[in-house]
Amino acid sequence: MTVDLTNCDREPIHLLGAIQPVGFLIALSTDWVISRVSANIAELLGAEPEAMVGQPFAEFISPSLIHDLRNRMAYLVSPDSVERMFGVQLAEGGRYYDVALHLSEGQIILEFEPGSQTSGDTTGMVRAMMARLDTRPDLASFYREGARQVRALLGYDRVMVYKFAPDGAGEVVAEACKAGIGSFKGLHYPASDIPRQARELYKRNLLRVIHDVEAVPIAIVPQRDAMGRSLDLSLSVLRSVSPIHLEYLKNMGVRASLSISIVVDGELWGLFACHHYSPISPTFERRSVSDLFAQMFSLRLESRERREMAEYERRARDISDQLLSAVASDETLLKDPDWLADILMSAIPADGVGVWINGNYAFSGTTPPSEDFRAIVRALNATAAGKVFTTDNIGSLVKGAESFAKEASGLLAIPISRSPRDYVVLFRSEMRQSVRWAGDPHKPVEYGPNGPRLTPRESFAEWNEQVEGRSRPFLQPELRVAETLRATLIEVVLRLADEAAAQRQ
Ligand code: BLA
Repeated sequence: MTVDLTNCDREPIHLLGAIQPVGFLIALSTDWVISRVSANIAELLGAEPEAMVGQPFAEFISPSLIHDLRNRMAYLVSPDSVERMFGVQLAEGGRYYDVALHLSEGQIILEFEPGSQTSGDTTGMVRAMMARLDTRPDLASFYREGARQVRALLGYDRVMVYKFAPDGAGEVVAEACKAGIGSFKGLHYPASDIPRQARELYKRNLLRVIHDVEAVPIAIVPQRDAMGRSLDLSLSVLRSVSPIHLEYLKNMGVRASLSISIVVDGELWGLFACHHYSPISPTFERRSVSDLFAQMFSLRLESRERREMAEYERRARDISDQLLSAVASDETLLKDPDWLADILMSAIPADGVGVWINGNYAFSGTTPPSEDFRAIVRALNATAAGKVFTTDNIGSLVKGAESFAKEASGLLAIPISRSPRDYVVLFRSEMRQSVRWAGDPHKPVEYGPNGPRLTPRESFAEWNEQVEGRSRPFLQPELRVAETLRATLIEVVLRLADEAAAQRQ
């Protein structure tokens, strides 16, 4: 299949049949007979691929190493387990290698990379990194500290925390980088920059490293087995990389990259994404430390997010109580849109509020023009009544929304009377951003075959186009808070109506 910009998410990135030239791969059948090797295997074992395939592995390697590897097999407890051995010698007095061992479709896959004997105090390292993280008071500085720690550990020029939105688009929410290389912080990218199959793969294999985008991949021999299948490299640590992604990195002037998955609640929350402007090969052991750190980071993130959510909902309940008691002592407040907007927007972030009561309307902040507000209210009356309604794309609700999209692209409507007639509506402005790109010192003279699309600028432009007419979505906890506020507002409105009726008698 020829891969281009239109079919990226069907590229079989786990079946490219090659590894990066920093290491060696050997695939064994369950009886330890060699079924495939990487074409460079002679550098490791002195024998050519043709002389090895079909032979028992024991003919090429010491009995003690076979013994150690067999023991390690016992640790492969889940289908996605990868065992690691550091500082292994193939022969006494020989070089040290780090070894990854896993199963792929019933075959045993061994990968060797140059390593060293010295192993640092890795648990101490992770413990110190975690202690630093735990001192950070809020999520933003927690992300930033995570980026800093990964950079300190691996030494890449740039380390970003890249967070996925529900639709797969992403945002750089934190960054640590060397001076003078510009910043990507705050920028957004469309889902297609990390296609679906790559995101799926990154949930299983948590770390991938691209040592050098210019390196020529080493083929696996034979490419296809008797059934015509390529070796499934999903869990490989040396897997060669999609040419489309290499083109992207080259266009950016990036020479090497590494990313580590951040998995929260079983979903790919984001990545630590690292760039380096020259080739770089952190050892397997270092990578393992960073991978462990990322897993601890993810757990901490999960509990912080949960705490932050609980705190948010508690604060919102307080606001709801304040609203109730304020109106109880001064009912005219309800007719004051600025007061109402202030209090509502402190519970649910928004850019403006429109109030519609008995056919009268009032506004505060950034909102659509009044005639469009009327149309919106009519459309709301036609939606499921009696519930909070939300959209991040008002254009899907009423005609002509483009004309005010900049001010209001999303809304959250709280019906405040029994019949669907009166509403308080919170508006959010369009999410599109204008960015002033700094001069790009790494801009290449020539782009790859797919042209400039595979660059952060074009990619950002693509994202901007995709979010035309859309706001940041209202999220589930905000909807829950809106339901609480709705109950309070209805209580107030009914009480006022009762009082008015009593006065008339
Ligand atoms: C993979 N794309 C990736 C990865 C990242 C990005 C972080 C993980 C691999 C790695 O660590 O290098 C994207 N990198 C970014 C973004 C920034 C960044 C957004 O630094 C922003 C600052 N890529 C495209 C397009 C396609 C594409 C348009 O931009 C396809 C049409 C494909 N990206 C693509 C593929 C992979 C990938 C196929 C998987 C690479 C692999 O693991 O083999």
